[in-house]
Amino acid sequence: MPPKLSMLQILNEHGNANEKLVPKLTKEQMLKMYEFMLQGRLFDETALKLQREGRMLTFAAGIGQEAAAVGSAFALQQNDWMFPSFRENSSFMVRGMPPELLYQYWAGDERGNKIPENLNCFTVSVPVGSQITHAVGAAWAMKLRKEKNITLVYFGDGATSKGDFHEGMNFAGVFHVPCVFVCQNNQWAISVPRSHQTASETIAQKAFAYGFDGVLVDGNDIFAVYAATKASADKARTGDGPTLIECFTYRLADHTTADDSSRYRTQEELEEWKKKDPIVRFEKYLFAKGILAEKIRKEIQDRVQKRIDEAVKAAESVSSPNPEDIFNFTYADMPWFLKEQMNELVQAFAKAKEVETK
Ligand SMILES: Cc1ncc(C[n+]2csc(CCOP(=O)(O)OP(=O)(O)O)c2C)c(N)n1
Ligand SMILES: [Mg+2]
Repeated sequence: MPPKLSMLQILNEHGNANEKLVPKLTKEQMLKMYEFMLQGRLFDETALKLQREGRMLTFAAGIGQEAAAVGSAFALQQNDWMFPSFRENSSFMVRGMPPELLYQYWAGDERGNKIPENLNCFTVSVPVGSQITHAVGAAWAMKLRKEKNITLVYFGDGATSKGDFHEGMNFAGVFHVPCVFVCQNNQWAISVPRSHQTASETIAQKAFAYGFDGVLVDGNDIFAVYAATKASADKARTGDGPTLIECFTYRLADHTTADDSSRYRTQEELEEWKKKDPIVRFEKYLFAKGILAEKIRKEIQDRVQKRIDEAVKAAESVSSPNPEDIFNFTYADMPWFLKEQMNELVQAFAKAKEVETK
């Protein structure tokens, strides 16, 4: 049997920390982390409301996973590259992604997926696990070019059952690439529980079979996530290869707006995990340490609310995308059958306009 992995926890659910292990972060950095967590939560809650009003397409919220998403992204440097899955809106915002672009994307406008140049983020990846091999390939390129940057890739517990996970992990181990694998084990892959995903006791231990380190952290503890990611990123940067981090967390919302999780999981389970809310425990810690006070919290909340309100407004005030773009950007040279389809669409739009103006 493989060695039993213990879970790194620095900040417990009551907001008490093991001070010896608290990462060296300034008060300003801690408040920034807290602000990004609040912003991530509000971003998601707002998106869920917009979807119900018909102003947003299918949306996957990361509510409950803010420590895993923010803590890990916070440990990256500007020149590193982040490869997200589809639940990392808060990681994107830590990297500097304007929230209006994220809203635009989730409302179905692909122009929101055009990441500003210097942010070093790949696009949202809806095909489960496909981003893993991309991140490993990019990390290999960095190694060949002797750059000092690393890649970080996010994926879920469900993605570990995909071939892409094996291919990426195996390649990363063999070629010793500077990649940090962050598995957000939120206990569910839509309605499939973690216990049906793998017979391994932990996901982290899978790394050992590929010849590198795996660490298990309390994914609702921002200090543990940050510390593990920072250590793994530093290690990768100095040429010591990849690491798999399993963030043990929970998806508090439905899988997406097209899901009803009450059909496959119990209210009791949900209530248990609500007690472990990553934002509540960090807030308790910050208050206890005198880093946060009521007045500062209010200022942060107001700032975040304003930012999200403005982002919604900005996303909804852009002109409609050109429908021909779906065809324009698929191939460098458009094949004949797409040209045909595009012409059909253009004619259909013209006809619809004619009817409208009659
Ligand atoms: C290749 C592929 N197969 C199936 C799906 C449908 N699908 C979307 S999310 C998901 C489950 C993913 O679970 P997990 O990796 O645990 O991530 P989580 O949704 O929990 O964040 C599935 C099966 C998909 N998007 N892509
Ligand atoms: Mg999952």
